[in-house]
Amino acid sequence: MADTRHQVQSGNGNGLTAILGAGSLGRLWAALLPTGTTTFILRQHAPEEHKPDVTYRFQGCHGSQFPVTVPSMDWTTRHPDVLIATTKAGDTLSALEATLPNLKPTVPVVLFQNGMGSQQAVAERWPNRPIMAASTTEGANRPDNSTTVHAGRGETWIGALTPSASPLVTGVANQLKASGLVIHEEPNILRRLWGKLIINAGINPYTAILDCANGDILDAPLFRETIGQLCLELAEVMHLEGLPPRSPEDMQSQIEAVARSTAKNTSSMCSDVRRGKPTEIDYINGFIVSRARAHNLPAPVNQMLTERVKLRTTKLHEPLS
Ligand code: KPL
Repeated sequence: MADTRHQVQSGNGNGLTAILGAGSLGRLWAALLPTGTTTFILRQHAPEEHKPDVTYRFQGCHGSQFPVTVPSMDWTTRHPDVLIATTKAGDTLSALEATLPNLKPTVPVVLFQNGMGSQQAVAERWPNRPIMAASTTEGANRPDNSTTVHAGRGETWIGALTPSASPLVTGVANQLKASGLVIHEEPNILRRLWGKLIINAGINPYTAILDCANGDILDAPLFRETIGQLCLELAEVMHLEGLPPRSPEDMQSQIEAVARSTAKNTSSMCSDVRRGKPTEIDYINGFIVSRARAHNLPAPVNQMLTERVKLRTTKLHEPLS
């Protein structure tokens, strides 16, 4: 595919999407949005003219491959219409602190973080900005630094977190639909994020502790002995948070179904642990523990999983159980 990404025109209304976070998900969007309409916001402290382009090979779901070159943001000449933040949950607030002073206050920001807690922190920090959250089931990974793979087609839901974002959701969804990915507008994005949180809370920590693919947790004693109680804790916290009732049994079957349908996947948390990177445990099971605490409720299984994942990130070579 010819690479014409250097021909980005500046100015408003050009459909320019700025991407904060050049990980797998950010690279997926950059590869699939029309050539010339994306730019990466790079965080290293270099003068604008020294910031490099981001280049990689992109492999689509059906094996098609093409090279991608995305220019880094030059705030002096370009004015994005949308900013999508695909940073890790734990990095998002500080990345936005560094970025938002450059961005017009009316430009919508879409948060693509896993788990919960970072989205609320951003919406509370900038209540007057149009802030949205997205929940996606698109699968992307980077087998090496120069390759991004679209590992599985999914869907993406986008919804408003702050009042000024509500009228802008349709425009943002349309801009992102140019990628060819399936995008839905979601009037209740928090509910949707909770839905994903249940799955991540019931799969990710087990894979990280046991150092295994998603499907392998299903027969592991650690999973079998604690998943029922984990789902009870989730149901209680969700009830106290005012979410529609979900039975623990229903949550457990859903978790097990996703573990089976993604049996060969390495979860994002397992992959973080393997690469010695910080995990998103504080925004998944750690978030459940903190919401339980806010309601004076114990959440011992979520607590235990949070602690054991943290132990794995500091003691990578401890014996597994
Ligand atoms: O979202 C995921 C993740 O890895 O973070 C699951 C659903 C567990 C798929 O791997």
